[in-house]
Amino acid sequence: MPLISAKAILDDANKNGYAVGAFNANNMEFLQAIFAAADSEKSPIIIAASEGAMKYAGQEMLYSMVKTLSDAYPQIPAALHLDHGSNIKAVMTAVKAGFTSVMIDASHFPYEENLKMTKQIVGVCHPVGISVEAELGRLQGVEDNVSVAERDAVLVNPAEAHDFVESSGIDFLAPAIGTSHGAFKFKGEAKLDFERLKKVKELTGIPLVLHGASSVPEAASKKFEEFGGDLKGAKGVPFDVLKEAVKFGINKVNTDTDLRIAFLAKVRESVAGDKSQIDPRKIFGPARDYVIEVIRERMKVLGSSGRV
Ligand code: TD3
Ligand code: ZN
Repeated sequence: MPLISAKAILDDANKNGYAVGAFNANNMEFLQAIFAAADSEKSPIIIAASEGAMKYAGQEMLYSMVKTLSDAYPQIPAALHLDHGSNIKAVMTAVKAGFTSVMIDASHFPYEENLKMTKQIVGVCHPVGISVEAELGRLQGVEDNVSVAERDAVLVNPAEAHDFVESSGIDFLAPAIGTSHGAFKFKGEAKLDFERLKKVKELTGIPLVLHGASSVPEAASKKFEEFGGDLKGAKGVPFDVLKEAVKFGINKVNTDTDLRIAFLAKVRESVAGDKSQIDPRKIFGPARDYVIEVIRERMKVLGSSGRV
């Protein structure tokens, strides 16, 4: 299937109450794993590539690999999405390379500045069928005991979200509700602000995105540590919390950390188990297979399995 915009994928998810994984990749093995998992699960997919990924692999290389894979799996709806684009230049680089969806992340700027930049990106992308995601609030955890004012300063403001969506014309929104990027999301219990999420959904009605959604799954994390790694008490968003988030309106679930942990857990195991191995394929092949397992498990949790 030709690559499609993420809007096409997420509108169906929004209508039918499930979420689609946006899986980050910057090399061949991860991309192959994402498509293979989608094929086994009969799930749509969003491939997320950051500016860092474009720099590491080259945006043309990334596009070519994704295009080759989407041609090889014609039945799988797939979008290639720029993750956390920081400015118009990064967005244009992705658009020129063939990406079908972009995120403009100007959430660290004041509201008006965020809106202005986002409108500009919508103006460039919509005429050529490219979907646009923006973010409101800050991606950081908030402890249970902080004041209301502190929570409000960090997390999305639902009334603002309504105004932002109306004025910008974006296709989907990432509202900060208490997650953060990486392997260390929560010190104690994983708590997200679902009241806020519900309000944002009620007021906007568009597909919503959960960033920093990795779960730090137990089996992969255990393997990582069993073979010499140290995750230092990392903690992600548990599956049951993810399911609740989907129930309350999340339709795109960004996942990077879990794939990294899975891949490197298996690399560690393989390297430790065969000290004279000099063929990288014998190390990366099993690691790729393990990433497929982790993605499939996630597709089941999100409810995107069996939608194709
Ligand atoms: O946008 N991303 C991916 C890039 C974050 C770097 O890890 C996410 O929201 C996924 O977050 P994570 O770390 O939970 O997988
Ligand atoms: Zn993110």
